[in-house]
Amino acid sequence: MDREANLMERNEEIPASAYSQHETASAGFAPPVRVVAFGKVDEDAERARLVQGLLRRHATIEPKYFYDARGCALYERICTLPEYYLPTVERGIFARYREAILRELPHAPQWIDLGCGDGRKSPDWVRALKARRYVGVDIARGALSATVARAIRDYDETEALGIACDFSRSLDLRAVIAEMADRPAVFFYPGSSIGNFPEPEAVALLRSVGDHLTPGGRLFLGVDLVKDRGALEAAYADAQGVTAAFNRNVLAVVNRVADADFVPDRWEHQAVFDARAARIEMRLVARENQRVRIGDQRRGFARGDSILTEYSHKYTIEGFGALLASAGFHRVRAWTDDRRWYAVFVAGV
Ligand code: AVI
Repeated sequence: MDREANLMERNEEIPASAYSQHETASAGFAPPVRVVAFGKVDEDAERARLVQGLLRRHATIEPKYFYDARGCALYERICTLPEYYLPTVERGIFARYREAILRELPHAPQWIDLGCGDGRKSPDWVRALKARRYVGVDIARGALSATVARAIRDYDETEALGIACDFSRSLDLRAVIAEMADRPAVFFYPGSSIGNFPEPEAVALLRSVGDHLTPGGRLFLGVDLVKDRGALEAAYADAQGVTAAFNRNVLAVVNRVADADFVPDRWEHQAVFDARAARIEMRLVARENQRVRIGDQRRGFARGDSILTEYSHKYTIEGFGALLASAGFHRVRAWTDDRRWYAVFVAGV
């Protein structure tokens, strides 16, 4: 999920019915790269929401602000760290159960790569299923163009396009999918990104994916599982300090978006597993007393005060199955690794 969130980029609203008219030609003789912005982002409202979170007694920053260009690069590095087992274990499950997973997915689908980033988890599946269409969906338009351009180059029989939208707020790709009404959609959401949503929002997102599925359509996603505290906390507080840099970088993003003057070095990275809530809670903890300007407002933080920056929920296979059921999914299959550290689900409605 290499999201280069151009959070300050201007978003234009393009009605779903008109999206196919919005194309940008790439250089040379390459076919046009279609990247379409869906859903108007109300930047003032988003900024107001961010400021409101920062001024709360228990300050919060939404995790989507992690992913500016530097945040994306740091996240890429996190995914290569020995402590951050999620990508390796997910890849292992994909490799081991590839054939069984493929049997659960429709032939020649529309492949919807949710939070696609650089799209690097898709090619094997897109080719094996002979997907008719690759649809990269991400908040970051810049990264999306490159991903779609690569998909056009790499997939011979597959049409490719990108949809730039903040699907953490709303997901409506019905008009896109209806263009190939005879081809069911597979929504691919790897990396356990669903864990970054509070449960009600996770259910809402799953439900909205389900609303897009026509007969044969599937949701195909990866979910990190509950395990011992040591392994979990190490994954979110690595020895090289990459996750700490990723966490602190959010303050640089906030400074730009909300015109604030946080000094990232005055904040300590913290990642704690709350076993009762079954989630890693990432915070930035003030190393010293300080006053921070946020736009035209000011607030003080005492040493030890914290800002909540991310929840990363961990599930049991049964628990996530129940969540899927509550979101309207009934045909559910799951695969896991020998240690039951991670699970891959394919679900239909
Ligand atoms: C993107 N998401 C699935 C990551 C996670 O594990 O929750 C984000 C992350 N935060 C710290 N390390 C990785």
